[in-house]
Amino acid sequence: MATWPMISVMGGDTSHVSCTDEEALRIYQDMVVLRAFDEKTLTLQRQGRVGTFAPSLGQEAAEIASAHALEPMDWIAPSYRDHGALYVHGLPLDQVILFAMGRSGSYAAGVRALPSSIPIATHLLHAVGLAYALRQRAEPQVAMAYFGDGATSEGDFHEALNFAGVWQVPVIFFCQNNGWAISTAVSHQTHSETLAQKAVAYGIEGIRVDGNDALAVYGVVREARERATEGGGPTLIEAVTYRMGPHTTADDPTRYRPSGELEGHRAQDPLIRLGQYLAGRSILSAEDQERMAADSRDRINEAVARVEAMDPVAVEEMFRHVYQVMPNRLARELRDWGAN
Ligand SMILES: Cc1ncc(C[n+]2csc(CCOP(=O)(O)OP(=O)(O)O)c2C)c(N)n1
Ligand SMILES: [Mg+2]
Repeated sequence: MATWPMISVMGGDTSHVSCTDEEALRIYQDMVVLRAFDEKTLTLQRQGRVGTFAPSLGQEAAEIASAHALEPMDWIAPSYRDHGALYVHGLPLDQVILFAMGRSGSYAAGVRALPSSIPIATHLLHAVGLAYALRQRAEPQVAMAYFGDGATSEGDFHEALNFAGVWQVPVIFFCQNNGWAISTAVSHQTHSETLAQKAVAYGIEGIRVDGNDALAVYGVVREARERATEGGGPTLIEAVTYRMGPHTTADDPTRYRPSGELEGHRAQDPLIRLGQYLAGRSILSAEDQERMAADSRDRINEAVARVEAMDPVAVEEMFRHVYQVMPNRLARELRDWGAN
């Protein structure tokens, strides 16, 4: 069986769309923000100030560099872990934090992002629909769905790839293969050697990239975007990364992760790798790194303080944005809450 190549740019492959030093620095900066956001949110969750939360530790390159490769008028369909992609795509930090706190007001008008999908893989179909609409309207943009390795076992994944292929719409399926779907390892998820090769069955491009190599991720998403906007159809990208933290704050990975596995992945920490790469090009010093980390922590602390100073959420907020016209049973429930 042919092995599927894994694209890596930091190792010296120059055949892909390259990222300027300025863009690479912006990606690094946003990866630092995401790591600081994760750390703060985990602390807040332990204090009962944030609900269940899915951290991105270890996946920052995949999440941030992919979003940097898009244009503001592209659509994204994120999953519950993709706070960083939402932030890069224009959702203000305060609103990202509101979402983590399970509060209303976590959307910004004009930001082309769907609400984060908690159901696995349902939003891939929505992304295909968005891409179909973009083409109908002759808008030269793409839609990109973010999802995990576990999502590739859902029927929705296969339906989405099938119709994307049939219709040749400008959609990118960005799969972060982080090794695990909660406690299910990828090897128990599929007998395919790679996830990228699943594209072949649907007649679309399949790309496998080192998801901890921010420059490679940026390059392949940029290329997929160009292909899609030029009428070349959809792409499935498998970004091979590793979830260094728990699935969510409700999970304890020590119960299923083989001992030593996490340690083996530490050397691939995407933030350290990009930091070293930029330092090697003399555009990022140790002081810059410390200053960025401190600035990010300050910005997040300030955003949390602003959000926590907001008025408590009104009960009726729970009922809004669900139906255009509220069904009677919900109206009754709302009355029973004494909110009306
Ligand atoms: C349709 C559906 N089935 C089951 C679940 C429960 N569930 C939540 S996360 C998850 C694992 C998803 O793993 P993966 O797609 O690899 O994404 P990751 O969390 O690793 O980013 C499951 C099964 C769900 N949210 N939706
Ligand atoms: Mg996963």
